[in-house]
Amino acid sequence: MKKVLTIAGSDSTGGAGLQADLKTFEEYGVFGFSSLTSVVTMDPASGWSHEVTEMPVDLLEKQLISVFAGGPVAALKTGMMGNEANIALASEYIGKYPETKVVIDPVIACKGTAQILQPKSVAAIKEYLLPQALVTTPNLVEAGILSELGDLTSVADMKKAARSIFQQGAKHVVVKGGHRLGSEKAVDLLYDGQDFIVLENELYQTDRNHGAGCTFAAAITAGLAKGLSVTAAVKLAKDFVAAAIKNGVEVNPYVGHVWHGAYNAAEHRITPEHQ
Ligand code: PXL
Repeated sequence: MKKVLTIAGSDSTGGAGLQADLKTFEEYGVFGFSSLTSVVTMDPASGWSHEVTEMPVDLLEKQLISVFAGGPVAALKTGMMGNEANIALASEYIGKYPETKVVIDPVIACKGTAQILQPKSVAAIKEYLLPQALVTTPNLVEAGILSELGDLTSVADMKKAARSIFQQGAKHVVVKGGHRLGSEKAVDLLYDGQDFIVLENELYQTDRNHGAGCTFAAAITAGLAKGLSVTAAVKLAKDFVAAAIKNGVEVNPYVGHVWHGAYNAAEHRITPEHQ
């Protein structure tokens, strides 16, 4: 059984964050570990506004010590990190295990709020985490911030941003065009420093997409842990998240959630020997 770790925040509504990651790991048949960096809460009384409570760095460290007590994990991902100290600590632990496949989901902006991480965290993600990334998965807004190119509105812009983020040390960059690009397809771009692969899927007109980004990055992480190449892991993850969006669920009146179990339960079956 492959061991996989998420270092991320909690979304108690179960769509995004660490909950999305563990659900996705389970669907892939890998064994999920977690280290909680922050707790995100949403307030129904004030328009579902998000509040982030940070995990103290010493408590994050105790979790990482627990996780790694059994040796390295095959792959790990980072999500919402909460603050600079947590980013630096996570980076220190990631640096101890050079064989581990590392996916950095640079969670900077969430749909529920414009900017939930401090500008300092953006600088820390760039300094500490991007250079450790085998794969990083910014959405359009995050790619604009990390590349310092601002608003990205075309595939040409996405390519420019991917080049810049690659130069910051990530070995593969997946820029998620998603619903924000305004194209008729769901367009993502994969860049490995040499070639661009444009990945297109059907774009589902749905509001049930809360958690899509976390689920996508978690699926890539699990695929890598199972030995898939980066390209194969990204392609399978895209199909996995497309199924999760298409079969999204309504669990409250405020935001529609993806359903992490959809690919296996409703559409396909990931087999242990999946290639
Ligand atoms: O979708 C970004 C995200 C990541 N992590 C946590 C979240 C969210 C959005 O709500 O709650 C914990």
